[in-house]
Amino acid sequence: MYTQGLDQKGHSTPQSAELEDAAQLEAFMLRVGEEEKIEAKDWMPEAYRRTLVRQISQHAHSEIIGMQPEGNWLTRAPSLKRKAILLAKVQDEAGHGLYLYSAAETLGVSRDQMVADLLSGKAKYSSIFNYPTLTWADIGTVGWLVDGAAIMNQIPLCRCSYGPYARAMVRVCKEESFHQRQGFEIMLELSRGTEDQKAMAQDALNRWWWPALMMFGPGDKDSKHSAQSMAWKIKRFSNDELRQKFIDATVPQAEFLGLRVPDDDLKYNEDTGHYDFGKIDWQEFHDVLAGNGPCNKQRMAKRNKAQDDGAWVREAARAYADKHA
Ligand code: FAQ
Repeated sequence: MYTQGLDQKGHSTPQSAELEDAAQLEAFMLRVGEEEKIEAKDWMPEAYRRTLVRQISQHAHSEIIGMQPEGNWLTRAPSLKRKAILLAKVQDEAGHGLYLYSAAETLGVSRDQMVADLLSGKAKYSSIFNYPTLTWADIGTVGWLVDGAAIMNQIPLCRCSYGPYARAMVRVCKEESFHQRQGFEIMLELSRGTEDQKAMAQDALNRWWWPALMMFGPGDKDSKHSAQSMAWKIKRFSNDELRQKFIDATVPQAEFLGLRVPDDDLKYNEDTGHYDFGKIDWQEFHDVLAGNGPCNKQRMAKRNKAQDDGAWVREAARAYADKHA
């Protein structure tokens, strides 16, 4: 749909196309350097377009698959008020998925194709959603840590060089910020509750802390896309920089809750002004990405079933559209 860069190539001889590309690339990098937004109809390098489709579609898939761990507690929330709040949050995540699929569609890929790539296992979604939500405290922890990590990663994406993604992120971040607070508030209530409730909060933190740190992706030296994505101003901070910011912001919150972060090496470093922390188990991260996390199979089975169950709705919508064409 919007692959003008490719279309224009078709009208030129290979030599002039090369010259044109070099000039276009220079103009593109100049615009990026000057913090101008790149819009859907503007010329862009094909690799930039592909990177955005990869990142935005995987981000959209994460929002949609991410509804499952919390959806698991909708019928078991401890009060009507908690249920209403959780329902609104899960609906927000669906909305984020939809804005993101729309933002990716401006780059010339169809939503059907993106969904097919998710269902076939070709496209990834965030590792974090392959962990189970075993108790109500997990719902607090998901809001506090998972939405907290998501905000840390996504606030800089509001300044992403690609306009449609950057604008979608503004609303997403406002909503994620509410989600983070509702999660923290659940944790606050539990940590001020009975001994059993405190233990439940601590147990949830123990299980979610390390997977939350993995959300930021591999360490900088193993991050194959970071350097190019930062040069294009898609990413503004490296994976390790954002992980460190998250730890620095979150450890004092855990202390306020009276909970212990499950890392014996965690220590504030007066010289750097940051927390030093222990080794992340990257083998676990790679196992989850390879489909072998605790819930990968369950998440995909549920998503596939939802797609199959919705077939009649898509068919009816198509028939309605044909009738009114
Ligand atoms: N999980 O070279 P890099 C949320 C992959 S939304 C799975 O560093 P990049 C809201 C990466 O794709 C959470 N895969 O890659 C919510 C690449 O593989 P590829 C999602 C991961 O793109 C809350 C390979 O590893 N957020 O939580 C992960 O420069 C509560 C090499 O990595 C976003 O998607 C991972 N954790 O940096 C919803 C934000 N990390 O594609 C419901 C946008 C890395 O070559 C409930 N995305 N990989 O096959 C980004 O900022 C970036 O894509 C990163 C990865 C930072 C995730």
